[in-house]
Amino acid sequence: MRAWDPRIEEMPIDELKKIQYRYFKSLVYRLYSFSDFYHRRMKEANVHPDDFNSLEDVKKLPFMYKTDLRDSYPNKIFTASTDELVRYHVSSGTTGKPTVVGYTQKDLDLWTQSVARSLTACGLGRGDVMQVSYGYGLFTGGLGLHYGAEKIGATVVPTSVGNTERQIELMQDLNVTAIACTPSYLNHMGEVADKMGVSIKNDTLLKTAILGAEPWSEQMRDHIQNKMGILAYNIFGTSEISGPMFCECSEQNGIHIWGDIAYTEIIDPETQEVLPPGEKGELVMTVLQKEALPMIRYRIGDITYLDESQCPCGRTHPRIGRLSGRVDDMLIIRGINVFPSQVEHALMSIPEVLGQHFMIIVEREGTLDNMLVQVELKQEFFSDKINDLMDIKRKVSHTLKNSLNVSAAIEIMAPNSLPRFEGKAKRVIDRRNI
Ligand code: ADP
Ligand code: K
Ligand code: ZN
Repeated sequence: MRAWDPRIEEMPIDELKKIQYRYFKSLVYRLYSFSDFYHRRMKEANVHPDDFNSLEDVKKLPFMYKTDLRDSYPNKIFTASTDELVRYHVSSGTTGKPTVVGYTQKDLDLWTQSVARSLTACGLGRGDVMQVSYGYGLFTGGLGLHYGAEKIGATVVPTSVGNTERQIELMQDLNVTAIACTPSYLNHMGEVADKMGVSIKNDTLLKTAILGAEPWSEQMRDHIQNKMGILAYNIFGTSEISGPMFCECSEQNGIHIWGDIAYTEIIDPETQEVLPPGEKGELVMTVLQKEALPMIRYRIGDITYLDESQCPCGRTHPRIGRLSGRVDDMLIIRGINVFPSQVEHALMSIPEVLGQHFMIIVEREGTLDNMLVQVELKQEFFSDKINDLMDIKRKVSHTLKNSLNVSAAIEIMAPNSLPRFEGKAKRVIDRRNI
């Protein structure tokens, strides 16, 4: 199928902008009348819904932060009553206290619609069997992908995370063609399959992976695609905007943000200026049609850039580039900004180590930050000659220094000695604030 909803997905850009504006305008009117929170904000900013005459006028409103949700815990900020709510999700609180999000039936329908468009854009549809190995439950990943996959007529195997050997057996027995999970879990699955003597490439029908919920690198994509003989697509979302819902298309070159669903701004996190397309900054989203939990200029915090160029797939909706982590994932090591995803990127380019399995440990000695990077050696490079190991360590050290501009101590670890993750990977231990 070319597109799930070609009328919307391929609509001329100026028409799309008109639709965005129309949704935005009715959103501000609705919130002015029905949301204490937003009514107060508009008063404070000295604006009235009549003052919004273009989409760019969104700038007249202040940003929204995760703390706005925490301060109104659990649901004081919602604009739907319990009568109208049909579901809650609760974020895992990767960066602090958990937040509660809520959905009306229409909110769920739109989320499902968004996932349906995204999965279709990756070539999935009827006849596909999709194993959903994201966590089911309070986390949005499992149910989000589940409903979207059913919508497009795929057959869902709702395995959730864990019990990996059984997942691999089911993948074979049920002729699974697609999987949705975190990139770290798919890597882990690959290793468990190896141990079971199962080659995902040769012994299964898997051809597509929909991977997200954490940053991953282009090198990781190459690794997964080559090892498993599949195509891997990047899907993005956060619980505050509904859940995972925006994804790459067959071009694998940027994540389409459905413009009728969300309006994207990229800002300089320090000056808060809106940046032009192509410039990297912090992702800010306004969700245009949400009923239960409206989000205007929400500081998502992930670093990316906007791409408004026409995608060869024919979809007119703008794209964002691969997300390299949240502003608050960024480590500052001796004044230099380091994202864990950059470390992964560098390690993946070194043939002797398993770049997908690493840990970063940061400590402070006096006033100096010390970064230790642990990475696993590949089995085939295992050697009892100390010199061989020293050579590899030097190589890792040089590669990291070149790409991060900061030196790190390196520890080469035995294969399979570092933790494996079923959900989002936690690769940083920062002991500086303890
Ligand atoms: P929590 O905040 O509890 O971790 P969420 O599901 O809301 O739960 O997490 C959303 C965050 O996960 C995003 O802001 C981003 O940092 C990360 N994330 C999700 N998908 C991707 C992706 N494809 N690439 C990079 N990071 C991602
Ligand atoms: K997160
Ligand atoms: Zn495209």
